[in-house]
Amino acid sequence: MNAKVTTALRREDFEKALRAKGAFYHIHHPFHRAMYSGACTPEQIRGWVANRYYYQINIPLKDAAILANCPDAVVRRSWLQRILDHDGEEGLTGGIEAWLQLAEAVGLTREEVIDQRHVLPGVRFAVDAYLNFARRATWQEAACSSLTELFAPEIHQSRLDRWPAHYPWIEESGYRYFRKRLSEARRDVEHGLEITLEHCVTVEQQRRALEVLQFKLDILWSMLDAMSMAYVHDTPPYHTVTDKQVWHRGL
Ligand code: AHQ
Repeated sequence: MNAKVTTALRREDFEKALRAKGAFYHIHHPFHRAMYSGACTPEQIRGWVANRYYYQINIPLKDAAILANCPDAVVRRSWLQRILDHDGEEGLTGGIEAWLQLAEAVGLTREEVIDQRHVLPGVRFAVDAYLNFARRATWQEAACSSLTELFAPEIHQSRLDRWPAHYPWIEESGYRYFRKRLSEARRDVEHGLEITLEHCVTVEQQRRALEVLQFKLDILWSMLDAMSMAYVHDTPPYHTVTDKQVWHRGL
């Protein structure tokens, strides 16, 4: 939405503008295209799973930050489900545990994923930027930043469709996470979209919402850039001075 626009978009046109951001979704990143086409090595898949663990464990913290900033009990009651989806409930395994099952299914140990030894600085900075944004933004803008999930069902489905044939060495138990997100992402996005369409009624609010969504798209894209440097181009941080993983593990 460029600066010279002077009147707010109608609701359906603003929704179209949000959905058009799908053109920049990380499904189009070379790393994802390689995973989808079967071109990834086991090490690249394992690197992706170990790094994305850091994103997954920060989602509940991000959602708790939104709850903390939201004065509306009706919104909080609904948003709370996102935390339960990841952390689990009595008798219900959550997404983080399902992600650890994915980690074991691709040949990682729980320990090496949980201790974050493989989390690259670029991934950590991108994820921390997301959490810190959610802590300081208005709850409506933070809700808007989750709208990358408008495009998530397609990416989860693409893994379920293609990985078993491309990567037969991955145990079937690993696919639970993607199946779980198919329905959860659709439900999440309905609520997040409603909040955003309701809240963003002025030109400035709509422009800002599109910028917030682009910020989150940049986070997802930058995570894969860091992984590509390390696992595709074999140029992890400090590779010119050491082959050791010397980067920090979170302060
Ligand atoms: O597994 C993902 C997940 O739990 C979430 C929560 C949501 C948010 O609140 O920002 N976004 C998100 C995403 C997940 N998986 C990503 C993927 O490619 O597997 C997609 C990502 C998103 O689209 O934001």
